Amino acid sequence: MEKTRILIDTDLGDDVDDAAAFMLALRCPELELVGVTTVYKDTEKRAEMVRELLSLYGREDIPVVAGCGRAIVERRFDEKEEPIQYGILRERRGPSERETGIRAEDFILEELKKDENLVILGMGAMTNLAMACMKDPERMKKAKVIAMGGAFLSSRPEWNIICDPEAAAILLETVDDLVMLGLDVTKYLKIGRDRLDAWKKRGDACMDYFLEGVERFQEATGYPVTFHDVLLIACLLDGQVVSLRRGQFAVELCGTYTRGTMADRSNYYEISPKIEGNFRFADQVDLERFFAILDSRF
Ligand SMILES: [Ca+2]
Repeated sequence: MEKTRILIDTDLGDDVDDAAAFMLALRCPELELVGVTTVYKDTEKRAEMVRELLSLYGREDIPVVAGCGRAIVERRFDEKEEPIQYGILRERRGPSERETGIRAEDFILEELKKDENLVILGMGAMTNLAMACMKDPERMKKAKVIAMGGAFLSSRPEWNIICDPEAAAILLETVDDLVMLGLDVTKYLKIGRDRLDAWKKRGDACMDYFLEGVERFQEATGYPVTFHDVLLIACLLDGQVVSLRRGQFAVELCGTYTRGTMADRSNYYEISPKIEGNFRFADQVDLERFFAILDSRF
């Protein structure tokens, strides 16, 4: 079987969807995870948490590189703030920070050099990916990148973009083969109590660890469980989970209320405007297909 090789850039440790995306990816023999980079705030602690999750699947062989914790321009958050779910790891085993001696953007570029067909999955702020774009724009121009981020059907800003709008702008300007799965579609991927209860009954150590994270996250935020990042994996498994549309967007970098929003740059006066560039975004998600994947493979 021809495997799709993937590299995941993640902010695992706060919301629970990143961990779910890893779990699904690790259970799919058609996907090969070649490496992981972490982004946003305390990336060393996020890297520790990724290693712990991988170790539950016996995959300590997958390299994990801590990347940029700080946005390219702004300094509006505490870069050393601990991820919401980090307490679980601290209780399981003390801190075990590990220097990999390589920068995340160099790791990404090295992996792309080895395999031009590598698919990069962006699951957090786009800082590491933008750093790779600035270091080697030619290589990143040709890379295949699928990222969760943005809102294209509404004028609201979305978290992964707000965390580093300049990084998202650089990614959009550099990468030709870029697909974005925005909040417009991922917000529908809510996980109800029935599924969480069924997962709890499985008696599976990996699932129990994940559900402990869900509890921590919900205690801390009160937010519903929404599988945003899992959609990146699902659409690799079944291309019909989302429908994609070509678009011409720029990231709004100014504006009191609009910083981080996606500005539609296509010709408003045309009924079917000519779209320049290859950028695509998801305009619909097939929930039946998504939950079929989840229920059979997660
Ligand atoms: Ca994420």
